[in-house]
Amino acid sequence: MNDSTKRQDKLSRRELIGRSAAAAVAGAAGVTVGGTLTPRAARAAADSSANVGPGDLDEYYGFWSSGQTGEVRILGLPSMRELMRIPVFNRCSATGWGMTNESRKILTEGLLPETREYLASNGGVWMNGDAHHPHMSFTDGTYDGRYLWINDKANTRVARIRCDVMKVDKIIEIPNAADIHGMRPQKYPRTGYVFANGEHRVPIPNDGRDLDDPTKYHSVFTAIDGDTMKIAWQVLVSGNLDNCDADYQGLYAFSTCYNSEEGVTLAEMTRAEQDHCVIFDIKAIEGAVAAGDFKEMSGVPVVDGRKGSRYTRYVPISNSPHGCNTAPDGKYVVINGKLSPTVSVIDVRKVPDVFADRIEPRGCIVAEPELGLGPLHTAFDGKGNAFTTLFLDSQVAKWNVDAAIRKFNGENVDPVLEKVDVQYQPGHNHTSMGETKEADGRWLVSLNKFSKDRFINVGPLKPENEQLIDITGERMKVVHDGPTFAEPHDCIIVRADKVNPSKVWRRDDPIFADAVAQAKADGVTLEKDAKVVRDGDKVRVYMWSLAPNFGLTDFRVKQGDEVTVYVTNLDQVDDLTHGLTIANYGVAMEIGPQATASVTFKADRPGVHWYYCQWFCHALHMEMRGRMLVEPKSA
Ligand code: CUK
Ligand code: CUA
Repeated sequence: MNDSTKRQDKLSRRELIGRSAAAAVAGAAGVTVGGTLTPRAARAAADSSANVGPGDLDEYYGFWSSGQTGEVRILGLPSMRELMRIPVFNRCSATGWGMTNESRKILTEGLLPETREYLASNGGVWMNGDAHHPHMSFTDGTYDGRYLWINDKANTRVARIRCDVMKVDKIIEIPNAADIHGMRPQKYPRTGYVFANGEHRVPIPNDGRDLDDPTKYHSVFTAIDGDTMKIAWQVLVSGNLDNCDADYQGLYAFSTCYNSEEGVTLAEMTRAEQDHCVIFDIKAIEGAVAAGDFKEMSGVPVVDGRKGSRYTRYVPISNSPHGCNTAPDGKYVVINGKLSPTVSVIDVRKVPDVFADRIEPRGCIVAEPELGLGPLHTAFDGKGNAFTTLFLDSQVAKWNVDAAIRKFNGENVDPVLEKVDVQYQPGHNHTSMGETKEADGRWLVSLNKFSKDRFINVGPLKPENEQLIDITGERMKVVHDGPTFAEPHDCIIVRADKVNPSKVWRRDDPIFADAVAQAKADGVTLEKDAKVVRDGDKVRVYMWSLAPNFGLTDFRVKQGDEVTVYVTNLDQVDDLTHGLTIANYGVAMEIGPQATASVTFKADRPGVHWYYCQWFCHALHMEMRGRMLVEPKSA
């Protein structure tokens, strides 16, 4: 836990600064009326706690998913300034993600063979994704700043981002599964496993058999080895998996599970009164894999964890539960009701008794407070309080976990402490460090699906609205509106000292190791040489960049050649990125300081094609260019 005295001290200091700044504004503008602040000044005072002045640094990194945009965004908190975008499951014109050889390798090498075959005639890479759940690697219950993982619900993938360079280094497609949704790293002892929920039920293998027989459809829970990005094992389950979380003991994982009816239409899926939280016994599953109690499918050990299995337990929960959130004290997991106005609190310490059949599965539920309509996700302040989004009520409810347990045991207490309106219809929410044992109770972000009248109108398609809420005081205070493009689905808020990215690339970075190896084979020193190597109708163009020059002022190829251009950025200065754009060839990429990047294309358009630097780098940036001369076939 944190040193709370220190935190208090820091807090009161920032509050003081906030107050005096507001007072200064009020004084200067003469906006006090009889000693009290006018509404505008009061609003400024409220906002000041989130104010980060020009040139001042934020205290937290926010890692945001972007839903159907397919990327990850880095925000600074509490300013909510967007700092960077990391392309993942999308194409990016600025960085060349999806176009460079380095990114295309990452986008394809982890796909299943049948997918690669399908994509061979469909562009080679998927151009879309649906990124929901970004989560960082853990060591001993808190973030360790190594990696960030993100799921792709659209194309059944999980990607890993290296936090030293803030780029994706691995993407894998999950076999035997359809549409990866809930995804969480193991918190203890370390990550370790990344748990990934296959949401939709499909036949395994999904090759055209059993199309019309939904009783043969399955969904699958996957444990990915976070270090190697290989599948460790999978578990077949009953129903549809939704969200998941891990415990702080390294023993269990929890998934919300709807459609216990195993239907295929909305009416069928919501018929039963109850669905489940599935609990996975990690040690028992590892034991099953070691003992051979599995079926191998697509090269992966698949353990049968359907109802009645020794490896899982199905805790009955009201119809269609959604979010699944482990509390920072390590004792409780909150299952969010969605269609039920309640959340169910599971006591992790009772789970061994459930597996030993000493108590009924329901016996691990120790509270079920009624919070309001549409509870979707819960976050924690590390002080025993929980914050649950109420989708239908457009509110966040703050409630006390202990009070909820006492009420469940018959005491006459109201666990709900306060509700705050958010604009509008929240999905996920997240507190600063809230999914770690270092939850610090300072900030809450509510990720709202609708902004409606909140901003000037931008046409029929509106931004989302993510609101920053100060949770340090007695009352929750909405201090900032954050409009964003589609559809930041979830986020995490990480103390800045947990993350320590590089300033420039290392020349031995594995992301461009292939380029280094090819250059070596061609007798080229990337850091020094600029030359053209012809190899039949394959042409490799090697050049460096050093502001404001490219190593080659021109190069000549023949129409029909397969051309690969390698650019190595020799600049060593922090923030000195170059780009390479080749006009009318649809080629563009980023080359960071000390990085190498490459792109391959067919030189099928004869003529003079200027290439130029597309990242502003120098007073002579506009002049940083050269000519690709493509000789026509006839010549
Ligand atoms: S799910 Cu969408 S609001 Cu994908 Cu995390 Cu709950
Ligand atoms: Cu180099 Cu712009």
